[in-house]
Amino acid sequence: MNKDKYIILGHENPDVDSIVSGYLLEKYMIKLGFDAQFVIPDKVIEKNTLNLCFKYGLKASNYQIVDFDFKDDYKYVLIDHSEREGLKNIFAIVDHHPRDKMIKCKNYYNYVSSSTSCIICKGREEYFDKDDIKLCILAAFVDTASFNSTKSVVEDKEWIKDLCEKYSFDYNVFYEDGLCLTDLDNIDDVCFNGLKKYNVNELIVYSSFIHIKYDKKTSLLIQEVINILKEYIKNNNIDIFLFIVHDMVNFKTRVYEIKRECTEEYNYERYTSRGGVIIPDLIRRVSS
Ligand SMILES: [Mn+2]
Repeated sequence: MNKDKYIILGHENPDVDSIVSGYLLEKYMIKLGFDAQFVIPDKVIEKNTLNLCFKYGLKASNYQIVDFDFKDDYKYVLIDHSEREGLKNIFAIVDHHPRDKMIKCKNYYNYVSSSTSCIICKGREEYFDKDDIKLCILAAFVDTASFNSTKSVVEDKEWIKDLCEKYSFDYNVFYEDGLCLTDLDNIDDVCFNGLKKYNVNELIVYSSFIHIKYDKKTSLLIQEVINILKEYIKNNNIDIFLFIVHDMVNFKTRVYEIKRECTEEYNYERYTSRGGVIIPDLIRRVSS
């Protein structure tokens, strides 16, 4: 029997798909006989994410090891992202953000899919119980804004509809939960919701997003957020902060590209994926 230890890692600031996929892959690998462990090394897991996982029976904090010892002789499995600095031994990558860049890894699975959870579960349903399937579906809904995002894949939606029928799950409950309306009570949480960091052509780029139903109050709030982020990038030497506002009624997306000297707006006529479209568009802008 293989004595290696396999550590499964989601991306920094893990979202529902990262956490659910880690949990599912750990279960799957253990069933195949691997000594596998899902670890969340992040200090903080966002409240919305924690609560939603918990509602579906998954306690994300159980996997949190803040001072985790990243030993060189562990084998690492990256899920829901495809690059990570400082790890010697990357055994596998499972992601749904295909990219042009060549990634050297023997077990590299990165293709268009609604969620990493779909890649893990689809075709392997017999390894998972009813509650696992429920979590897998939740992750797909959250990652695709309830299949309204440009990231959503029709075949996954069909697969999930069949599963809902088979297990008598209520599609509408997933739909509401998948919209993930952002709690707007705390302005700091609003500013940094879903924060991700990128390096684009030597530029330091941060990005966060919110899901809202527009009204007068939210317009004022957005202006306030932009002002705060403008100060923030000055004080923290960040070149660009993309603040992404998803309108969860009309499923349109507006991007505020906040720079030290100005803020520019970009509008998308659909709910638009950050990794799939918004960041690539930014890369094109700064490269031209
Ligand atoms: Mn994902």
